[in-house]
Amino acid sequence: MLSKNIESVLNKQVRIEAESSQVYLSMACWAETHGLEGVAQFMYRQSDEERQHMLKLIKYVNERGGHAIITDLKPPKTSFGTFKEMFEELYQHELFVSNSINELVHIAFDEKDYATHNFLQWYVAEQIEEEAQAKTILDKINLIGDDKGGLYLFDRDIQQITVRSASAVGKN
Ligand code: OFO
Repeated sequence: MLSKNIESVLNKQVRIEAESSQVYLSMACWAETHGLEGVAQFMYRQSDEERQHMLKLIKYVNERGGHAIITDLKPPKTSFGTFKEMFEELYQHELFVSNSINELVHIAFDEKDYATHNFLQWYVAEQIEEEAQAKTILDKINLIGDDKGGLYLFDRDIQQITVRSASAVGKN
């Protein structure tokens, strides 16, 4: 049985994952309308993954005697100066989510809720992967600079990353 406090902080995370899904969906739309088909596919996939993260939390809360609460969400940004700026925001967003997960782990440990602590380890590992992926993408973007040919290749290559993360999701 979850304590009221753990239930409430897990519900906050449900909302963060839902908002993450919306953030990436909005990025997908921006990319798709700016001729970046590969980037758009990548963002659609990220958005789906975040929804899965949300659902996993919802099921856990409900199964452990709590009640997962679905709330309204903060509207995401709909336009970005450049695609580089967009990926910088993605990276910053992942850092924010990692902090939030770390905070949750800390609370679960403090309350001696080892079941929740154990459950959250999946999210800890996921955040390590997502941060590393966002960082790799940013490094590539910095290498490309303003080179249009480089951007074309980047848009094509990022689909490989999409395929890889799609198979990773299958392992949940
Ligand atoms: Fe939910 O994994 Fe990223 O944010």
